[in-house]
Amino acid sequence: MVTSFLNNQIVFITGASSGIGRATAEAFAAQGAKLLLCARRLERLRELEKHLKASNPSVQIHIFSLDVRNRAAVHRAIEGLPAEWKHIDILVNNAGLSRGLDKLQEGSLDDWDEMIDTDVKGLLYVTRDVVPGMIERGRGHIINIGSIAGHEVYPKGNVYCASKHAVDAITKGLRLDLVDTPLRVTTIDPGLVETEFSEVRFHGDKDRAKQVYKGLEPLHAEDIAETIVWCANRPPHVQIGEVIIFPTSQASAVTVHRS
Ligand code: NDP
Ligand code: 8X3
Repeated sequence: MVTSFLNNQIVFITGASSGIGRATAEAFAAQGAKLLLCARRLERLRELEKHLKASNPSVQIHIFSLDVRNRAAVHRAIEGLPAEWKHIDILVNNAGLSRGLDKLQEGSLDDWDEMIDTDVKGLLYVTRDVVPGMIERGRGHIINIGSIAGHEVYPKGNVYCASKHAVDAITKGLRLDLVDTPLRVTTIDPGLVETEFSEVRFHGDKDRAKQVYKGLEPLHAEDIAETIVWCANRPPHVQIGEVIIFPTSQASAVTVHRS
């Protein structure tokens, strides 16, 4: 018999309105988890809630709009959670983005601010507000969504790669700082996953975004979601440190076979 440790666990997923975050919400719902979901686009979250309840009316979901870059708003949102949602068991720090693909000397400072504020500072703000409660309760799992860009630097990837290298360092630092607790810390580091990621990176240029995945089968958001759920569903004494996950036609950040 397969044991699920996830039934009734409160899972907080940032950036659940699209892509990996949305698929992760669906995957945890299928395991009987309770879903705490945020993103800036509340309409998208409402639609997801409706979709999940249509297939399982008993699934428990609490959605709220949050921009993880806003430190005060993050604090207010987490402090102000209804009592029945306060005891977060699993935090999936997924909200993140890339903006632009430019040589550093030609890069946009606004793009840089947005990536660093979201991918690094936003992740830190959420983590800082959630982890102390986990320590008090003696249970918890923090799962950060890093990237292959946190292990390799590719041409014109400069600041996005720096933001994901920071996620890697923060994940490792947090794991060291929590070693004397029962908490677990994991990073999931994908290569190419077809989501809205490239459309966001290219500021809404859908044609350019499509080219990124042309001639290969990229990962699907569900592939990452399954991996996240697998990590979360290990017995309490098992801590998956990091998972690098590529499509089969990708061997490094820049080595991709296209037919
Ligand atoms: P999507 O663009 O499809 O989803 C990104 C999610 O992040 C959206 O739900 C978006 O919601 C949310 N988000 C962005 N900025 C903020 C913010 N300031 N506050 C709150 N939520 C925010 O891309 P992916 O699903 O692909 O990306 C998810 C994560 O996976 C990111 O961290 C990304 O770096 C990482 N990743 C993606 C890869 C890929 O190839 N797709 C590969 C490796 C890592 P909203 O806009 O509604 O706020
Ligand atoms: C997303 C994957 O290779 O575009 O983090 O950086 S990549």
